[in-house]
Amino acid sequence: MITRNQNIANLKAGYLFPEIAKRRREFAAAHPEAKIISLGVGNTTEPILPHINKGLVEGAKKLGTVKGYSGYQDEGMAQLREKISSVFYKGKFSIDEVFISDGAKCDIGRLQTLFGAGTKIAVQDPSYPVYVDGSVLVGAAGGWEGAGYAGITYLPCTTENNFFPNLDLIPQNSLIYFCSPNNPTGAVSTRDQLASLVKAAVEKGCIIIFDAAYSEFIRNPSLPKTIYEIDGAAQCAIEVNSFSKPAGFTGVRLGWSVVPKAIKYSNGESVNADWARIAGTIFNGASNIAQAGGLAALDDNGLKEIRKLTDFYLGNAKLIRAALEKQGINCIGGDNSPYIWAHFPGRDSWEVFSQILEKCHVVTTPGAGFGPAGQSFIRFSAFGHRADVEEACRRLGSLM
Ligand code: PL4
Repeated sequence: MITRNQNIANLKAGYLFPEIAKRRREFAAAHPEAKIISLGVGNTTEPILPHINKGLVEGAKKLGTVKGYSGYQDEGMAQLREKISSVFYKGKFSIDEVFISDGAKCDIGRLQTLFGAGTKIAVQDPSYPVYVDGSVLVGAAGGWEGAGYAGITYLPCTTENNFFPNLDLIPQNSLIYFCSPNNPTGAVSTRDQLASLVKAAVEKGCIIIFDAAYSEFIRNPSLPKTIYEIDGAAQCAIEVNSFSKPAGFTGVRLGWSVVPKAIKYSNGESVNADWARIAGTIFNGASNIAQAGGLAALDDNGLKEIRKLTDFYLGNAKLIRAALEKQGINCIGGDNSPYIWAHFPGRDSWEVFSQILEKCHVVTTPGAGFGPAGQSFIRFSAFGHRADVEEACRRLGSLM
């Protein structure tokens, strides 16, 4: 008989979001009359806007013509790679440093194969679960040790440090996962903070995987939208990003990673060359239809639609945060990100999750699901129809 992969056995529990879905199903079965509203998983709800949608439709039509047909394109359409470099990075990267993916999460999983078992990992705590669970899956982290996984350095982001971690905790020669605007806290790192992160990474021989999946929600012009706004980042940081939230592509599946050629392993070999190898070996590229939609999203009309859609969700976020603060609940986020991080001091976050579900029939995400420092916090997602968000806010008015 074949034995089970020990890395899978090392995972402490099921994946966070299916667990929440399970609890929602159980509550719904016990209370069939309840009209449950989800402010839990960060899943887009609004239709894809017309110009971007037309790009998708035209992309599909082209595939039905001799002239427009296209097949495999492992690393992505050159035109889209060029457009991403010019729209987001002022043309700083050549097309062979920009890799099109089927989403940021998928690339985060694949990127871990670059470094493999034995790599030291540092993550913001709390953080998007894929950084930690993916590290366990590739064997870069060991089993659960009561308060965290062996081999992972948790960098607490708390009210005390204004949700930016103590960089002295980062081990030498480690892989650092960093997300800004942050999921789940909604905090956005300032330019000075990111400069200190890059400095620490360079000094300690680390590589950063910078997750910028929510960058299009940043409205404060002084906040950096990409790690590459920081000098030196192209020597030490890989950036992953996505069309999921800004263009409503959660179900379409399209993202990208920037792997600059300047990033080297300790022996001087090229990380970019290995990433191209992985793209060609265990990935066969994103859908050509999705890429046509991505191209439409990045022209002038598409960018206006991205602004309109992200403005809509930020409008939801403002309503949710105001409703919580009216209850005397301290919150951060929601101004430059679609997540609100609400503090329930001294409480267990799964217990608060249950209270909100039972009292308000609103699904949220318990902070503890994102890491030990998420305990006693609840994440509210701003992805929802406006009428549902308004109704949820009305119900949250009787929470406390
Ligand atoms: C639920 C920081 C959501 N089933 O859509 P992608 O793959 O381009 O991007 C996923 C992603 C990447 N980086 C960050 C993210 O927050 C997300 C999406 N996170 C959430 O509620 O936290 C959706 C989660 C989905 C999942 O497991 O990813």
